[in-house]
Amino acid sequence: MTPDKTTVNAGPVTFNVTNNGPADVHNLTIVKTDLASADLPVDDNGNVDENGADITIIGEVGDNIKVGENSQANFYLEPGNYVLICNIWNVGEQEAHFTEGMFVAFIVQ
Ligand SMILES: [Cu+2]
Repeated sequence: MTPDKTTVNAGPVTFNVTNNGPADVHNLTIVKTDLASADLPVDDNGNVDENGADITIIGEVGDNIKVGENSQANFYLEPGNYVLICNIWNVGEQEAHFTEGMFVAFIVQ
């Protein structure tokens, strides 16, 4: 997951997300939290538990963005610490994208 900015100003923020492949659908879920990126609460499969403690889900860009596709969404973000994650569970491969490392810290100032 490679954002072109990891710090933005508070207020309206547009996320423009492209799945550059090579395989798998992805999404971008915006999580507000003071936890370290790798320490978000997870379920038994390793997916982030979106109802877990100490995190607030702000929203999601694209539910299942396919390879080569693009999705955009706009959110009003308050100052704070965030983590951008892909919270896709790949049933076929039994892989949680978050646990595979699809996350990045993000700061709103
Ligand atoms: Cu993913």
